[in-house]
Amino acid sequence: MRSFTSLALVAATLSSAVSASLVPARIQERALEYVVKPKVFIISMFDPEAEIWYNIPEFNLLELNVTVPGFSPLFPDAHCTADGEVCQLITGESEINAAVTVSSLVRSPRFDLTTTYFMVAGIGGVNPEVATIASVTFARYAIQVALQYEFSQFDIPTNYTSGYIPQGSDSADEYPQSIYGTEVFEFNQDLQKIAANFARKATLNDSDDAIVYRANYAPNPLYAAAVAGPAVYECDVATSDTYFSGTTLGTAFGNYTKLVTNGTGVYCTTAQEDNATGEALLRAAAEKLVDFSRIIVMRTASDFDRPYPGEAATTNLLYSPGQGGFPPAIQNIYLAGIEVVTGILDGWNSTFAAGVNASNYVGDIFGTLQGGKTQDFGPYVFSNAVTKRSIPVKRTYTHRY
Ligand SMILES: *[C@@H]1O[C@H](CO)[C@@H](O)[C@H](O)[C@H]1NC(C)=O
Ligand SMILES: *[C@@H]1O[C@H](CO)[C@@H](O)[C@H](O)[C@H]1NC(C)=O
Ligand SMILES: *[C@@H]1O[C@H](CO)[C@@H](O)[C@H](O)[C@H]1NC(C)=O
Ligand SMILES: *[C@@H]1O[C@H](CO)[C@@H](O)[C@H](O)[C@H]1NC(C)=O
Ligand SMILES: *[C@@H]1O[C@H](CO)[C@@H](O)[C@H](O)[C@H]1NC(C)=O
Ligand SMILES: *[C@@H]1O[C@H](CO)[C@@H](O)[C@H](O)[C@H]1NC(C)=O
Ligand SMILES: *[C@@H]1O[C@H](CO)[C@@H](O)[C@H](O)[C@H]1NC(C)=O
Ligand SMILES: *[C@H]1O[C@H](CO)[C@@H](O)[C@H](O)[C@H]1NC(C)=O
Repeated sequence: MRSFTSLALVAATLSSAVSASLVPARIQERALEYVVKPKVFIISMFDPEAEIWYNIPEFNLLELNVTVPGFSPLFPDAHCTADGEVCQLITGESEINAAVTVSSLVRSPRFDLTTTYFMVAGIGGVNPEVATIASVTFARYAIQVALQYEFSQFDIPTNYTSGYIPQGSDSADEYPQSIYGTEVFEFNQDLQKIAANFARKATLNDSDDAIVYRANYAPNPLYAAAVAGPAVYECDVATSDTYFSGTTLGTAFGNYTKLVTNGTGVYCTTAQEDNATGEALLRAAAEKLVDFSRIIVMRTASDFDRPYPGEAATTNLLYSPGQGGFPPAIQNIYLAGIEVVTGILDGWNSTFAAGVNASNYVGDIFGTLQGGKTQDFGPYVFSNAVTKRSIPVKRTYTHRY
């Protein structure tokens, strides 16, 4: 009994007090169904990230369930408050789940998302050069770091620094020449800063195990941030289906992040979804179904992406359940995230209904969303002309479709 019960509930709600967030759908199309127009949509990726939002004092996301065709079979419903102001979905993990779920949402006739703020709220691995476990991060960029050529470490020449080479290039420091369009997403930096400042009001959770584990990073002065306590950071998220780990890949993907963002991106967290979510929202924004300048990407740090000095990379990932970052990272999704959600709701009339103008470029590497600021990364200039891209595409025969 999911959406059917909920619809009855909505109907009952509407008969008494009509909420500003619920507007009647075209009645001839679907009697008894209403369009939900959320102010905030929380994007969770799996159960622990989702469940931390239930049984909280601020609102009840399980009052209205909307079954959305195209969602994961494991997570078929969007969950909303009865007034439809705050909703949540669970994408399922990794890029394909995220892309398909979010694409399905943005085309669901049950939702009007034109003024909705989306907040990706998940856990991720963390770069000890930038932050520590249990920290909370807000991204300006999402980088699809594994969209590259890859050779096994057993096959690479000795002058390679990792097995990864940007697509269409022949060295790690050459800008990728073969562009698929999802390599980099840039979000609204003004909103990123507002969200991070809301989150800074929270007292973050930590654990005894995390305190012990992060102290191991002290011998390397590069890892000063790893040794410090959890805090709120503005830094960027790397997306990869492959759950990579270790100093070589962490450094290689940090380098790649800098390369594709023309020097401004700072790789600090890992995720398996954010670029896919970004692409689905970008395509919806191109049709004006969503506003791409209303996206917040929050990742809390559950584990280090590389070992401490003297530890094997495999030990850090596979044999260190004692990192202790997972429980506080989950807690901090709520503790920091609730400040963002209530900050948006409380400031709706004064600020957020009208939107937060971005002073930076927002969008993808193609420049799909026309009319904004000048793109500050990438050599790719989008053209509707059937013939090619504005850059010479090297070795196009190596494209995989
Ligand atoms: C919504 O779904 C959740 C489980 O996913 C359930 O616990 C809750 O009772 C449902 N709410 C309604 C109003 O049916
Ligand atoms: C590695 O060395 C070869 C042979 O000197 C050279 O052609 C190639 O560009 C080098 N590759 C990198 C990634 O440095
Ligand atoms: C973190 O959260 C857990 C679970 O709610 C709680 O037991 C613990 O006391 C909290 N620790 C800190 C440092 O806030
Ligand atoms: C990352 O970039 C630095 C500076 O260019 C370089 O020295 C290092 O070898 C690179 N590391 C990897 C793993 O690519
Ligand atoms: C925001 O505006 C709406 C519609 O004008 C009004 O009903 C509501 O009370 C306002 N909320 C606040 C917090 O001022
Ligand atoms: C945002 O930009 C639009 C268009 O340039 C402008 O009309 C609006 O006043 C700006 N809003 C704020 C809050 O600065
Ligand atoms: C970004 O860097 C590449 C080379 O790495 C360059 O071709 C491109 O023009 C730069 N883009 C911007 C917007 O500066
Ligand atoms: C991946 O997501 C990040 C931020 O979430 C964005 O900056 C980047 O452009 C995205 N890349 C692709 C290829 O979608």
